[in-house]
Amino acid sequence: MKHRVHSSCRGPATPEVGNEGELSMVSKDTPQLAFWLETPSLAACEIAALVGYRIAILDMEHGVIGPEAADRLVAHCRLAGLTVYVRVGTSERMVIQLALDSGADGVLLPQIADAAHAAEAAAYAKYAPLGTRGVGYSRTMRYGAVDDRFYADENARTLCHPMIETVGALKDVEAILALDTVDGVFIGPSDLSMLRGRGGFAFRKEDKADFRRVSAAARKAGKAWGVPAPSAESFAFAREEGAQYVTVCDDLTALQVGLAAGLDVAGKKPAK
Ligand code: 3PY
Ligand code: MG
Repeated sequence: MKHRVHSSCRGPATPEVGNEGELSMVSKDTPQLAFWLETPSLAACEIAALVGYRIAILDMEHGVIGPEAADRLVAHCRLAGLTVYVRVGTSERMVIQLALDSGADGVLLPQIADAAHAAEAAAYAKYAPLGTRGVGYSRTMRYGAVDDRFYADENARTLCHPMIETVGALKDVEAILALDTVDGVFIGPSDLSMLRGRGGFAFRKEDKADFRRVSAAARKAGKAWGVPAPSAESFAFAREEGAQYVTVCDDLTALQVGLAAGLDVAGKKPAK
């Protein structure tokens, strides 16, 4: 069986009316539900917010979202009531700062090699004295000067989650979670499976053991963790292990599922 990491979006789902009467396809319980945004689609963000997702994760590592689009999307998502994280394209100073300057609520740092790499990259996400984030006078500073309280407040508001998706990062997960600049971690199951020599991710018992190692470390550190959980089985596992947020879909799979549902109306099967 093929396991897609970003999404399974096995639709069409049946919308339910939530507590406040809004249309909601998702539960309000933890883990909070996130979707990946792979293309610069404002409509995808609006629809996700309308149906009940809480968190948008702009994927600048594998998606096709440039910096100017990301700047607009961050503002738009926040206006739509979404929490917005950016998975930066690379765990480097400039892109981490740009994402946070745009007003993102947090950054996911991909391809972290080990604790030393996490310490270097996570420092870019926090202002001194915690880290070394540069001061940008951008949206998050309301385009002007701020008083000193801003820096501590911004450090607390914005999350920095290094990804655990390499052999070294998994080995150092406790040390990574111990960093003051790190608020939590996010697992990259596909890369972790590949780099641990298991081939493509298939939610094997060894994958679950790796996830448990991360969840135990996060619990011990009192910090958050997240993971893609696009199937009922992986979602139940993530909930059981106490994940704070999970990704369950992405804009491209949602399109694929929706378009295939259109064919179904005409009694046609999607082309392979
Ligand atoms: C991975 O599975 O490697 C990821 O980065 C998830 O997006
Ligand atoms: Mg990855």
